[in-house]
Amino acid sequence: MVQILRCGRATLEIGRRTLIMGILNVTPDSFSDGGRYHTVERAVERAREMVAQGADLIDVGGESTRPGAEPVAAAEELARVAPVIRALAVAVPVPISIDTYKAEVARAAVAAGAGLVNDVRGLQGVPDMAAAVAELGVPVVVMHGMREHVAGQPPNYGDLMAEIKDFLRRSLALAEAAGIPGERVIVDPGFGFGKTAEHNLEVMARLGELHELGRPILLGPSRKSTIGKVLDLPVDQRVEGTAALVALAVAQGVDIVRVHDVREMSRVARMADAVMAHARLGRLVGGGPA
Ligand code: HH2
Repeated sequence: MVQILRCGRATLEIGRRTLIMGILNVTPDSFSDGGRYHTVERAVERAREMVAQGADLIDVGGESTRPGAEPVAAAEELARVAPVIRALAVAVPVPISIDTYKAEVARAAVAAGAGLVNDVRGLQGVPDMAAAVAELGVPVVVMHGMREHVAGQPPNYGDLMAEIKDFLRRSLALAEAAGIPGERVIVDPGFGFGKTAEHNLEVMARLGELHELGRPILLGPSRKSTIGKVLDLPVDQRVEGTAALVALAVAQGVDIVRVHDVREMSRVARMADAVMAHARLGRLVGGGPA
C-alpha cells in the first residue's frame, strides 16, 4: 500500500520503493561525520549533493547521540540547526527532518522549515514532545532508545523484539493520546541504541516482526559499531557492511533507511527493491515465480 505523507511543504511517498534519508549532522562530535558540515554553506552543499545522489529526505541533527557525547542545551542545539534548516528549506526540494528529542528544538526547527520530527527517545524523553508534534502537524519517527541500565554494564533484555515492540507501542499510545494521527507515525527499532552488537544482529534478523505495529518502518544502521565489530573495520570502512544491512532491511520491508553514504545506499536499495517487487508479485499469485 502506498501512503502519501505530507511533511510541511514537501511530501514522502511511502511504500512504492525504499526511501533514503540522508544524514546531515551539524555537530562537532558525531561519530562518523562530526565537524564536517558545521557551517551553513557546507551543510547546504552536502544536502544538495545528497539529493542529487538520491536522498528522499534530509535528517538534520545538532546533538550527537553517540555514547559518551556531551549533552547539548536546547539553545545551543537550535543555534546549530535552525540556520541550516532555514537555508535548506529553500535550497532543496525534499522534506527536512529534525533529529531531536527536545520539544522546543522541534518547534523552532519546524518554524524554520523542517517537515518531520525524528525523536530518538520515541516521544518518551520529555513530557511535552508528543503535544508539540501534535500541534505542529508534522509526521514523527519514534525510535526505541536507551533503556535504563547500569552505566558500563551491557543492557539485558528478555525477549529483545518483544521489548522493542512494547516500547514502540507505548510511543504509539502517547502519540494517539496527544492527537497525532496514526498515519503520521513511523517506527524505528533503534539499531545501535542501548543494545550490544549481538542485540543489533538479532534486530536485523527479526525486523519483519515490526510490521505487527502497522506503521512504516525506518532503520538507521549506517556505519555503526556493530559493523565495525563484525568486520573489524574502522568507521571510514563500513560502507559494504552498511550495504549488507540495507539490503537485508529492504528484504524485510523496511520503508526508509537513514544513511551517510547516499549514492551507494540508494543503488543498493533500488537493486534490492527490484527483487522485492517480484517477491511481492510472487506472493500475490500464490508463491510461485512471477
Ligand atoms: N541513529 C543516530 C542518530 N539518529 N535516528 C533514527 N531514527 N534512527 C537511528 O538509528 C539514528 C537516529 C546515530 O547516528 P549518527 O547520526 O550518524 O551519529 P551521532 O548520533 O553521533 O550524531
